Amino acid sequence: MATQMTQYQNYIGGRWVGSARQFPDINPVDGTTIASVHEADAATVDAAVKSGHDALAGPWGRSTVTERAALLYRIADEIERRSEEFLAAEMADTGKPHAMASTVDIPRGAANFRAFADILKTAPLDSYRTDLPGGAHALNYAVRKPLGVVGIISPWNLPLLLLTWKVAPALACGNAVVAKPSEETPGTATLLAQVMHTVGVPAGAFNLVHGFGPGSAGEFITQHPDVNAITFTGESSTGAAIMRAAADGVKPISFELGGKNAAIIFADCDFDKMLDGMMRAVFLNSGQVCLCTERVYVERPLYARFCDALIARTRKLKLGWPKDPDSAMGPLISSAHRDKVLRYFALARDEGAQVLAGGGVPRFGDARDHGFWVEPTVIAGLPETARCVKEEIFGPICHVAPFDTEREVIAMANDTRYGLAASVWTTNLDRAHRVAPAMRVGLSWVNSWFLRDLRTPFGGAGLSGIGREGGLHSLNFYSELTNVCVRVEGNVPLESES
Ligand code: NAD
Ligand code: 6OD
Repeated sequence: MATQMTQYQNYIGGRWVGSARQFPDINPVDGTTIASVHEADAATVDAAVKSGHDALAGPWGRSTVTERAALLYRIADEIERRSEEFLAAEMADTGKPHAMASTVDIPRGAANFRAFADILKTAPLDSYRTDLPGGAHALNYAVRKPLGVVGIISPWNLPLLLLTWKVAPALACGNAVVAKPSEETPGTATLLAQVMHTVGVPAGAFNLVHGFGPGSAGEFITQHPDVNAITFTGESSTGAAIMRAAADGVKPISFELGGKNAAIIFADCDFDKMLDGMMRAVFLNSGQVCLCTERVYVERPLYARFCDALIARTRKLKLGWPKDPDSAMGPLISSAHRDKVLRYFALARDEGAQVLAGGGVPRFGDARDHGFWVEPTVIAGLPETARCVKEEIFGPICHVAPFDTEREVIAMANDTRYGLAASVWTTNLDRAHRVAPAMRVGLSWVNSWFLRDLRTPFGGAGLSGIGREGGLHSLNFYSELTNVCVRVEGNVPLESES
């Protein structure tokens, strides 16, 4: 008996909307097809934008902070109630290990909604008393209003985490949303739409459209005249294309883009903690986290010991099926992305790198040989000008290089057009506080990596992005702040003065 293929449809104005045009959702572990995804055409995106505006004109547009915070808590609770389904969908779409999806991706999906509900309830607003000549004064206070319909375009590497990171504050601020997940990872976004429906998010406040970028749903959102703001996470080159599309309408944009992140390891670091941290920073999610370290600088006295230890640990990483509790690394997201990463492996050799570990495609002797795997890889010996040291690869690979002085390593780490994240490993407090802020990045960690507090500013410098999200920064991006200035005549003496 033929089994029915799972269908992922668009969610518009509180209803599921199919499409005659569908594309396959592929499991990167073994190349099998998981689902058929309904691609939104221009008319479907238009309907999503219209339903967003309709929602804003109705009760959603008049909703209070208390009501919206309560709704966000309900969304978080429902994600948690259905966490096994979210886990299964995320693992199927990405092949990431259960150990990661169950501790990072899915918990953060719920945490993003709770955090922004909390932040919304306690968010301060500017208020100033302005003394005027002659005894009058003005009272200034800011009012937070939604921007309107916000287009949210997200990538495939942390699908639920990165989508909800933007949906949660956008809804918190009372906007309507048209969200497009990556074409590679439509699963958890579709579940999220089901959650929105179940908990009673008003029709049209959250809309989901599936599809690709150019000539498809992504571009239909960014070029739509009635989309009031665009928030995007993805490649820097895609950010540039979206910026051009947003220019005509002078729309607010927030971009979280690529990185070529450095780690600086001083000889006085706590070696074991640093090594654990580096294994995570280089190989988490097969190196497909924008914050992952692709450049490792090690103080020369520690260089040989570090390389030996990193190579030994890298060779032991288990490339397993997602449900295997010992799996430490999954495949890359797609055949096309694996081709890109393998081209960099070849380029590294052409540029003269020593390949210290990995550098190829693993052979399993089972169905995984039809998936999109590469070996975790460590290279060394390249000049700082090499393309493999300059360009984001977005795979499980790092280049290791020695350094001699603090000044030299700061210059090397900062010699990049990107500027997302850095980590500094040292037990010397003075050095930590000198070097970490000297990194030209949005996020600088000391003796840690990807350690998050959702209230803190998150974003990048240079090619790594525009703007900051997180905490109040998100609320400020997703709000139109109106300053109300009231002139108050006369002066009533305060009680203590009378
Ligand atoms: P991508 O730019 O290829 O795609 C991201 C999203 O944009 C997808 O939904 C895609 O369909 C859409 N898109 C593509 N072209 C478009 C266009 N012209 N108009 C509108 N939409 C378009 O990125 P990716 O390959 O999915 O993700 C990997 C990249 O994302 C890496 O460069 C990584 O560093 C970056 N990233 C950055 C952060 C961050 O917070 N800074 C987080 C995660 C990923
Ligand atoms: O932790 C976050 O909030 C965040 N935006 C992480 C981004 C990771 C990039 O791949």
